[in-house]
Parts: sequence; C-alpha cells; structure tokens
Amino acid sequence: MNKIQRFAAIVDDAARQAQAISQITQSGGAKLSVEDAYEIQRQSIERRVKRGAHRVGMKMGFTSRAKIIQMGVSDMLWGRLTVDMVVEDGGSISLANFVHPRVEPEIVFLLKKDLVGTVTPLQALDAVEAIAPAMEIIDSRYENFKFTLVDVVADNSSSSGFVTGPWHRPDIDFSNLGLVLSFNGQPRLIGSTAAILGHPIRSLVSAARFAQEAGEPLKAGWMVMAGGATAAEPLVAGAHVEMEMQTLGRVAFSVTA
Ligand code: 0L1
Ligand code: MG
Repeated sequence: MNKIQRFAAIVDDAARQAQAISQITQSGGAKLSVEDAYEIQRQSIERRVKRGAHRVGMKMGFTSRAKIIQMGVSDMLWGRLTVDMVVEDGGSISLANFVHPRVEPEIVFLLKKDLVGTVTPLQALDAVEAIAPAMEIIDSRYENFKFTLVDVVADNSSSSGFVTGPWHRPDIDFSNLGLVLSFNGQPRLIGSTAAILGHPIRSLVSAARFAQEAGEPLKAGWMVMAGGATAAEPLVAGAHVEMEMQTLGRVAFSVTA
C-alpha cells in the first residue's frame, strides 16, 4: 500500500467509524499537494462505492466569505456526494454516527444534462432541472475540526450528509433569497443565497470546471450543493433543525443522541 492509499484508508475508516483522527499533514503527510489530497479523496470514496454506495453528486465548499472566515481556508474546494449521505427531509440523524457535526444552509441543483468544462452561467443554468433549499451536515474527521486545505480535501471536504427540500423549476430568480436556519424554532443563522459567490449559479459554473479537472463530468440526475451561505452551526442532541428559504420553502431534520 503506498502513502496515498494508506491515507485514503485512514480517512475512510475515520468517517465510517465516526472516529476523530490527527491531521494527515501532521502525521506523515507534510509534503502532500492539493492534487494528492484529491487523489486521497477519490480513493477513499472509491472504497465506499465498492461497499455499495453510488455517487449522487458533488458538493462545493468555501463559496462564501462567511465560511472562509469561519474555517480560515480561502480556496474553493469540492467533495463527492454518495447515496448513503442522503438524509430524508423531516428525518433524523444520530450524533453517534458523527464526530462533531455541524450544519450549514445551502441551495442545491438537480441536473437534467451532463455538465463539464468551462461554461457560462447561462449554460450552467440550462443544465439544471430543479433547485431546492438544502442543508449540508459537515463533520470534519480531524480533531477539533482543525485542518489545512490538503487535510480537508482528503477528508471529502468535510462532507457527511445532506438533506434537500421541495424542488422547484429553476426559472425563479434565486440570486438573493433570504434564509433562516433555526433550532427548535429559535433562529441560529440568517443569510442570503447572494452570499454564495454573489449568485449560486457561479458555484455550478465552478463545479463544472472542477469536474473537468477531475475527469469526472457532472451527470444528468446528479445533485450539486452550492456551498454554505453562512458559517456552520454545531449540531446538538434534541435539536429540530429547520431552514426556511424565501420562495423555495422549508427543509428540516432532527438530531438524536
Ligand atoms: O459548504 C461549505 O462551504 C463547506 C466547506 C467544507 C469544509 C468545512 O467547513 O469543514
Ligand atoms: Mg457545505
């Protein structure tokens, strides 16, 4: 097993067992490049796919200033969404299956056409079947939720779960939709989709470019999460988490111990 394979196994095992690990850049991976980190991510997800969880899309990250400030990492990044990460709208998750999960409000695209390469916002929009309010559950496998860009990319960009709300045709202006994320009816995060690169469609444009770099075109039927519109909020047992987005409606899940 070479170094890349070894780190892929480490991050995969950590995610599967909900076990915190040391940053790989501090455990023999100091010289890893960002390209190496994406290869570790690819191989770790390949292990998951071999266990039966197929790909359902891509998540984008660090597409808003609030996230960049919260985590101190300024490069946009991406991760792979697999079917075992889907949380049903109105469903529940158990903290026992995570290390230290957080939630962030997002908007998600459902694709009707394959998309890859350098595309304009209009070409990206033309590939969209529907949009929905969504929440991502992020759960860095690293102790104290601390990482470098290389660490977080290797760890599937902290992605752990996601929940999508009601789907709408994309002929709505979704450039600046207000949103409120609350725990048990108490607002915790307030923001707007405009925080995502000025317009969330730009996140899909970037996703198409990343997909080309990875040699993995975005596929019709896949979902693309646009990235957190606000900082992320730690999840606690007993929370009923709901996000209401202007025009697009509500999405929710509950958290048990
Ligand atoms: O949507 C996002 O911006 C998530 C970035 C993932 C990295 C993290 O904050 O752990
Ligand atoms: Mg996110």
